[in-house]
Amino acid sequence: MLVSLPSICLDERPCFTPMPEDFPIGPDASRPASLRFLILVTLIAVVVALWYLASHSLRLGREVHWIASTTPCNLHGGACTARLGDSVLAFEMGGEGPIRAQEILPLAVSLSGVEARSVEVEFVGRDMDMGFHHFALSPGEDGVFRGEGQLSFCTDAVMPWQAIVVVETADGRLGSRFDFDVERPGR
Ligand SMILES: [Cu+2]
Repeated sequence: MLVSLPSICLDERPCFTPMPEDFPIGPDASRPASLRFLILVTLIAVVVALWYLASHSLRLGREVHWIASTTPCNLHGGACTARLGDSVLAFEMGGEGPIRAQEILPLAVSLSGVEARSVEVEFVGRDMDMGFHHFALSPGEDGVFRGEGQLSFCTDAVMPWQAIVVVETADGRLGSRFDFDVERPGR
């Protein structure tokens, strides 16, 4: 892109450029198009930077006490659990069959030995940024937190994902991470 800067006269002698008939007069006259373009670019950069900051500070993972998941675990086949003392967190996603991208996935988190105020699930790509996939679950009458989630489509044949489950309790936040891979449909 070519940006032309206004020519500046540095000569001591009075320099005079004949003013064209259509020379803009008014506030815009002191702001050449290139300056307005630079202001616009700066504003866009500031907005993008703020959006990036906001989306990252919203992500789960701040001040969370992480519990290791119990291995081996296959989320395609059923619930995965994480244990902390007498407390157990069980996470289940998807219905029958393998977990697929772009399908509505039922999510369920059941807890024992922990009183949860809220439960949230986030999906992140393990080896690539796949965007923001954050879902809040609601408590059911049976004490199980449920919701729906969705994974974005990936052009890779196998996409390595991680489900991050964070539970808000009166004593702070507890969390666990569960790895799973999603195969591209038609494979
Ligand atoms: Cu991907």
